[in-house]
Amino acid sequence: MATKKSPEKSNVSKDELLTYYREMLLIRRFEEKAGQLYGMGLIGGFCHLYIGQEAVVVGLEAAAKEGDKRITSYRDHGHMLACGMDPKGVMAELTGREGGYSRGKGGSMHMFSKEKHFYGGHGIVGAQVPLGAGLAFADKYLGNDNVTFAYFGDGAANQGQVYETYNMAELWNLPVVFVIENNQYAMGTSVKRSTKSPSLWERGAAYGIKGEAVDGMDVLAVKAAGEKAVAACRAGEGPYILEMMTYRYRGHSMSDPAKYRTREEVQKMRDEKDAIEHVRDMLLQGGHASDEDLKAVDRDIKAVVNESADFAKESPEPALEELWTDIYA
Ligand SMILES: Cc1ncc(C[n+]2csc(CCOP(=O)(O)OP(=O)(O)O)c2C)c(N)n1
Ligand SMILES: [Mg+2]
Repeated sequence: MATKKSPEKSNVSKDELLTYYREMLLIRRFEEKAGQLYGMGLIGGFCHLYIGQEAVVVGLEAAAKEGDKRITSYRDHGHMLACGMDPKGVMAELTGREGGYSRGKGGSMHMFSKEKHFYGGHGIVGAQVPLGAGLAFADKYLGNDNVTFAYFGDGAANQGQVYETYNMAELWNLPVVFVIENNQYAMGTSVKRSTKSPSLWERGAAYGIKGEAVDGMDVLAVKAAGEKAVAACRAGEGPYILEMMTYRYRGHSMSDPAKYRTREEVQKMRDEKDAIEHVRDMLLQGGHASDEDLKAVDRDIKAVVNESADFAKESPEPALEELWTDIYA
């Protein structure tokens, strides 16, 4: 990846930049807090943090409209926050409490919001890809102009079901944006070790699907690519593939020995490519905000995150009777 960019001159408004700064920072601080609560034993089971990849969801949500749908993997907290789900409900679900989105019975990987058109949270690698095409099929069938964002990882991109889905999606011109979040690792396996052809989006060509690679650490580049993809889908020219070149700073999950990459590699990405720092530089150097203004934003975000953690801790655990609700019998 390229070295740190100088904050480019652009015609993006101050308000827009501040919105992205705020939204990305919310995800980062929320995830840091989730990591802490995990360490304290308040969150159990699996917990996959999204830190480093914030620009992907924030940029794509900026290209979405009301009615659009999203579906993703287990690395899902950022997607929930970016589409406007309540941090309190997400944190309470992580801690397995009644106030959570699945009333404390789903946890990190199983949250949904009909209101925000968020369809999960899926622990089976790649499973959300055909489901995403199904969501897009429903919208096409109903004759509206909604688009579905189906997110998956570089590891998932080597699964057979992805290619079966590509074929059907293109055959039926489904309004789905396949978003490959190429964070360069699938658990401890680097893309270089698992994948012969380095360009994952180009595989769509075999099915006649358009696509491109995008700097997933640059929220403005993500938004611009998202707008293009979404416009194609709304015009009936879908599907579309966006390969977001990104990086996860933390381990695969909270239990990751981290032996497959060096500390220096991670630090280099943080120093040179961090998406939040990039927008921060644009705000400061463009004269849109002072250090003090940004500190105030940081304080606001910290307060929102702390409230979500307090809410989660105070919310009771689900009652025993809940064992018998929401189940197939
Ligand atoms: C079908 C299936 N196979 C294997 C696993 C175990 N597993 C969980 S995450 C993962 C790696 C996926 O990596 P990637 O798609 O790059 O997503 P990332 O974790 O980087 O976001 C694997 C192999 C699983 N959950 N489901
Ligand atoms: Mg990956």
